[in-house]
Formats: sequence, structure tokens, C-alpha cells
Amino acid sequence: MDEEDDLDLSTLNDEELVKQMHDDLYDGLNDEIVEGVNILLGRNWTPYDVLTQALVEGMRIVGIDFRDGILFVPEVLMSANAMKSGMAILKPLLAETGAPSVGTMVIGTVKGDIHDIGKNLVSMMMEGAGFEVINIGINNSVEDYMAAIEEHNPDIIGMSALLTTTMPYMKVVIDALVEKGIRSNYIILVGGAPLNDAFADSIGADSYCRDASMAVETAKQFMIGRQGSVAAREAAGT
Ligand code: B1M
Repeated sequence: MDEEDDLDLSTLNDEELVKQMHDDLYDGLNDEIVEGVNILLGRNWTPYDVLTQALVEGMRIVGIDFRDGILFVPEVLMSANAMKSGMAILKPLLAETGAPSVGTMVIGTVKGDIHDIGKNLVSMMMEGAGFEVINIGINNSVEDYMAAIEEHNPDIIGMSALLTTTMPYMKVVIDALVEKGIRSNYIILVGGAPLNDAFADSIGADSYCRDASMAVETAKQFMIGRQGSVAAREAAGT
């Protein structure tokens, strides 16, 4: 048993604990992340603060070392799994607003792309803001989006792509909507690390969302414009 095994997370102050959680996320330690999340919640941290300060920030550090070739795919997968364990605790808490539905969104990662952490974060944050979210998962073809749109008749279609090789597929989906004559029925929001405003414009999306909180704010604003929704106004605090 090494020193790390003996560490009692509950003895750390908030700052030390968050730093330790970044390390535990880096090392892909599920149980420790779950314990850390529960301790912070027990100290009256908001689910949003736990999510952003402990988990998202930890994953940002993982991303830098993955990019720089210090971490490799299996290690990053372990980190991603640990993050998911933490998110599983936070999800129902973030969704517990009791607010009326502000709007409905179908969201998925596009074909060829299996990254889902960011998309799931967006889903969670949107639910937390009072949206009904239908998360259709990863590797979605045009047909998958069309089926979900037909079934759920959303206000918003959200697409996520993390790879430069998969982001062009967003245009394939939008073109299919244009071809069917239904493009203008939906607000189309896109996101993912390699995207930017210019790309969103170039494919005919309504907006690029840099992160999950931007997605929530953008969605609320579009919903106000779309139907003057009272729920959307209240959610936006206007
Ligand atoms: Co991947 N990967 N990966 N990976 N991976 C990246 C994206 C990469 C940038 C790493 C790097 O080289 N630095 C790089 C892409 C390079 C490029 O295209 N230019 C890369 C690569 C190359 C690959 C593989 C090809 C590696 C390989 O096999 N050789 C492979 C591809 C597999 C595939 O998809 N076909 C691969 C695999 C994987 C893992 C499976 C190991 C794992 C994914 C696990 C999972 O998601 N379940 C993984 C991970 C974890 C990453 C990094 C490290 C982290 C991504 C992440 O979860 N970030 C990533 C490096 C990085 O981004 N810095 C990387 C945290 C998340 C909270 O942020 O996803 O950006 P993000 O989401 C944000 C915003 O972008 C925005 O809001 C989110 C929350 O704030 N947002 C939206 C995202 N989607 C949105 C949708 C919206 C709105 C906002 O709709 C409305």
C-alpha cells in the first residue's frame, strides 16, 4: 500500500481536494472521483461548481497532455470514464430545476465521431436550464438525426464534433434538412473544440457554441426569438 492509498479525501480542504481530484481524474480513478464529488456536494458546493471547477478543469489538463503526447488513448479513456462517473452523480442534480420546459433539443455527435463527454455536458446543462433533451449518442448519420427529429419534433438540433475530419458532416445533415424543405423549422446549434463562428456560418448553422454554458445561453435567446416563450424569458432572467 503506497501513500496515495492512505489519503483520506475528506481531510483535505476544498482547494486541496479540487487539486487532488484533478490528479485523480488524470489517473483515471473512478472511486476517488465519485468520493470527491460527494464530499464537495456535502460541503454545499453547487453541482455546477463541482462540474466546472473539479471535473471540466481536470479534463482540460488531461486534454493538454493528450495533445502533447504525454498521455495516450487508453489513459485518456480511463480519465473519461472517471469523469463520467462523476457526471452520473451530478446529472440528476443539475436537471432538478422543476422549471417548465423551455424548449426541446435533439443532440448528438456526428457520424464517424465517438467523443461524447462535451455533448453530454451540454445535454446536462440544457436539462438543468429547463430544456427537454433527447440525447441520441455518438456516430449519428443523417438518417439518425432525421428519425429523431421526426419522433421528437424538437425546437433545437444540436450537433457535436471533436475531429476536423468529422466536422464537415454537420453540413451534410443541414443540407439534408434544406433538401427536405424543413431547415427553417429548427434552430441549429453546433459545438466542439475544432469549430468556430466562421465554420458555423459556412455550413448554415444558426450558431456556434463555444462551451456548454454558451449553448444554454444561446438556446435560451433563440427560444425567446422563436416563440417569445415565457419559460425561455424566465430562464434567461429577462
Ligand atoms: Co480524442 N481527440 N480522439 N479521444 N480527444 C481530441 C478531440 C484531440 C483534439 C486530441 C489531440 O490531439 N489534442 C484530437 C483531434 C484532433 C483533430 O481532429 N484536430 C483527438 C483524436 C485525434 C482522437 C483519435 C483520432 C485518436 C486516435 O485514435 N488516434 C480518436 C478518434 C475516435 C473517433 O471519434 N472516431 C480519439 C479518441 C478519444 C477517446 C476515445 C480516447 C476519448 C473520448 C472519450 C469519450 O468522449 N467518451 C478522447 C478524448 C477524451 C479527447 C480529448 C482529450 C478530450 C475531449 C473532451 O472530452 N474534452 C480531446 C482533446 C481536447 O479536446 N482538448 C481529444 C472535454 C469536453 C468537456 O470538452 O468535448 O470540447 P469538449 O466539449 C465542450 C465544447 O466543445 C462544447 O461544449 C462542451 C462542454 O463545455 N461542445 C458543444 C461540444 N459539443 C457541443 C455541441 C453543442 C454545443 C457545444 O451543440 C449545441
